[in-house]
Amino acid sequence: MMSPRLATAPLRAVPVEVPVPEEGFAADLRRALAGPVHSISPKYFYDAEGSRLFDLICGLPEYYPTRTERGILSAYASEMAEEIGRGCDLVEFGAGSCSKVRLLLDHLRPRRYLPIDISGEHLEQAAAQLEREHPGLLVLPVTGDYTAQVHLPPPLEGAPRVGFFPGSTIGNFTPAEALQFLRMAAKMLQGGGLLLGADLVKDPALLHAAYNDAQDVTAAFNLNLLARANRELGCRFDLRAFWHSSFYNAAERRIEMHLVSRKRQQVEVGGAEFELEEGFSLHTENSCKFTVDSLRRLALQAGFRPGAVWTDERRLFSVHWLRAPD
Ligand code: AVJ
Repeated sequence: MMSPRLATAPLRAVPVEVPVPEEGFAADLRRALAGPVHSISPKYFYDAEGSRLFDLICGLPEYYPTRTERGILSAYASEMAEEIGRGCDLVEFGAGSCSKVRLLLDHLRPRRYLPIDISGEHLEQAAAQLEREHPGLLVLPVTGDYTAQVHLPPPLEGAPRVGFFPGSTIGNFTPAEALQFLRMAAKMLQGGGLLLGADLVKDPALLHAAYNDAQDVTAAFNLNLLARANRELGCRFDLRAFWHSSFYNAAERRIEMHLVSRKRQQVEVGGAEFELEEGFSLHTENSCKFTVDSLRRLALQAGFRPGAVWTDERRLFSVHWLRAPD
């Protein structure tokens, strides 16, 4: 009897069909509209117009985080520099207009500054301006999404890498994402550490006001997501057919922002149509609030050794020095 023929047929490469999820704003917006989870990443707020609106938010009387964090950074910059050490390779996650780092530069005296931001044009301008103001400081802007993989220039010999992540942007992550980000950061910042700004749990009335300002700038910022879809994706969202909803979810310790449909309506994103009910709610942002301890526990879990913490008198906001493993 003939032995069974093993592997004698010509070997053909069989393409393995692994569905690759579509990427980008259009795909994410379609997914969010289709559901079952009607939420989209807040990173899509930040086109040039969104970055401009965010800068306006930072100056609003109700929006205490920016002012408070700036106060903490200016009051304690020299103490922070003592903890961190001078001459580091400073990386900022989500640098935006590079305005907060200015409060540290004279004390921290980094050898190099690498601001990362998703809003490329905005960043390039801010970086160029900063370089003009600080001759001798090497500024290398990196356009990219720091929640994904960013490619940084190789580390500088003898300059520990220090991360700067102000503004409580960490609060945009879910707890699981925050942990994942901090684990990535702990690796990337080995031998250095992370200076992290975190907004604190407080009177919900103060929180509510900060995200529902009297001039409706926050509403415009939220609605800019749809305006951007109109500009970039050729959508035809009627901005008046949605309202800005923002509230404190006490159980989750976070502000939630949503865009809620005022009526039953049809919308279209890149050929796909969606029927939205009146009251349909697109979840556009979480802004988690922390206690000093909850933040330190999270950092510890991610592999950091929590160091000094600075806060303002009213304990509205906190800035943490987190040492990365050696
Ligand atoms: C930039 C994410 C820190 O959550 O307070 C401001 C964004 N959203 N007003 C925040 C924001 C509405 C901001 N972060």
